[in-house]
Amino acid sequence: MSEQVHSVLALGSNLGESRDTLVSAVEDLVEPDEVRLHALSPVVRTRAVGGPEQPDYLNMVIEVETSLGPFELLAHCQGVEEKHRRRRTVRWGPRTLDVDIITYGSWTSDDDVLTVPHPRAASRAFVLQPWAWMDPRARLAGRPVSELAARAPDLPGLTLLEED
Ligand code: PH2
Ligand code: MG
Ligand code: MG
Repeated sequence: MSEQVHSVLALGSNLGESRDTLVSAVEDLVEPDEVRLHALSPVVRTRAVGGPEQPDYLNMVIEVETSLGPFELLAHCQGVEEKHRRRRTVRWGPRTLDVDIITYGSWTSDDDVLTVPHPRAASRAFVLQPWAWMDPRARLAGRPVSELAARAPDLPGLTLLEED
């Protein structure tokens, strides 16, 4: 059996039927045999951080266990974005689906194509808070994710999405 690595992925959507998109994207992400779902966060509604004036996002994170290498995992995440008709037009603009690799085991990279841990994750409540709810013991760059979340400037704009 090849090596299994735990990776945290962050999902976001603020165009179209975002709730349905997230559910279906999680299914697509863990569809290959090489990617297994380990944990899933609640979905949160968040005010857009950066970019132009745009609708609120729905965000969530998942933890997968995978035998894919980091760049293979990136290509897989981008394939799932494509499937959900992601178009890259405006940087930080509205999107049907964004899937970002936040961590990949203890691997780090400052490659332009794939920077891991995600360079802005440590300051974004829309990633940190669902992650802390999913895994209260999680740490990022040596610090508890829950502590980072509590300090993130966008925390006041975040609410748990009620189930309906
Ligand atoms: N993603 C961005 C930029 N801003 N804001 C929120 N609330 N949620 C996101 O997922 C998000 C964002 C770039 O990927
Ligand atoms: Mg992103
Ligand atoms: Mg992205």
